[in-house]
Amino acid sequence: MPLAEIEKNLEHWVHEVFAVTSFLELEKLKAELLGRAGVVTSAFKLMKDASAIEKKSMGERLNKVKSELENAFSLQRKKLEDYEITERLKGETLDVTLPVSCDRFGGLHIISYAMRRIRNHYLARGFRVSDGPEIETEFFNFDALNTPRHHPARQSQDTFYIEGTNGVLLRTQTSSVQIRTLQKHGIPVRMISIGKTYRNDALDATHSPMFHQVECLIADRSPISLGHLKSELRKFLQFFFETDDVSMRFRSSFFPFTEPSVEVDCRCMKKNGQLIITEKGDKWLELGGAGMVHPNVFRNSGITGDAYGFAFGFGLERLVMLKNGITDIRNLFDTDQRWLQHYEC
Ligand code: FA5
Repeated sequence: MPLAEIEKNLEHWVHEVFAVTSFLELEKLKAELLGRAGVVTSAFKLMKDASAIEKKSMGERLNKVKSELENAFSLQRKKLEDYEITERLKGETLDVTLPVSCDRFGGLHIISYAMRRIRNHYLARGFRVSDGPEIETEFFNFDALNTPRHHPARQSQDTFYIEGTNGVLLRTQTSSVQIRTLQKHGIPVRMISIGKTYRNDALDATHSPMFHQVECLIADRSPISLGHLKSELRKFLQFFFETDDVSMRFRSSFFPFTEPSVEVDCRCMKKNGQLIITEKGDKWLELGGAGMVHPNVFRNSGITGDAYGFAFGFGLERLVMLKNGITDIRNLFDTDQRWLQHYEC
């Protein structure tokens, strides 16, 4: 097609491009005009017979046509793409006004339920419910808790340290909240704290790298003894397991932040394949650690003068497992709907 005619048709072709409604049509039209055998490309080929001066002016005019057409094609392509996205989104709209066909509304996970129960029980008894960050500093997780630099718990096999920080870690115990509470509120204090803790432990039937702890601290200016600790622990176990049929014992132990320190065991027996808490039990089951607050803990929290107290810390998953006859901690973190629905509260 002669150059003059091409120029005359340009406006019409641009209209045609903008009228196209599908990618297929667009590609077809592009091939007809700008493709290898297309009108504009063929006109370029005719230039070989022209004189040098004509070649220059023809080249300029043809390139102008070509670039206007290319511009039109790319605008139309973008328009078609936008349209396609809008249409797809329209198709994906969720009609929230539709009535829900649901015969159940879910419930609380057994761990969340236990946390709420404990929290409400202690709130009702006038305790302060304290919280602390899960990303802690060495000071609150170890130093202030009187844990010496060489203590094995500090080694990375137990503790997740955060790379690139100077001793920032995922807390390994809720005992860090003892320090935060003492620093903030001083004594007397009665506090409970429930939250997530992290340890570099391999996942098995009784261990998880993330688990929850329940921490209790009672401190005062007047003397508090191991007897008070035992009485408070008994109250906790009777409340948690909803029975008076509880028998426990203290085993001598070591925690840097309590002196003396004890492990708390509870009497239990196997019945129908499940462990149950009972005074008549023939087995002892370890529930957690406890002890009288070490004077250095008070000192490191800025408390001077006479100070007495006790603290205990239990693993929440172990308590929940024992209460509900669950034998594998991994079930608590599974997403098996049948299991979750069976145990939901
Ligand atoms: C402590 O963490 C002390 N802070 C407890 C304490 C508090 C002592 C106050 C004295 C005064 P321990 O490391 O033993 O102690 O952990 C307490 C409980 O957490 C254990 O008895 C167990 O029930 C639970 N626990 C520990 N590691 C795991 C784990 N990997 N998975 C699940 N539960 C765990």
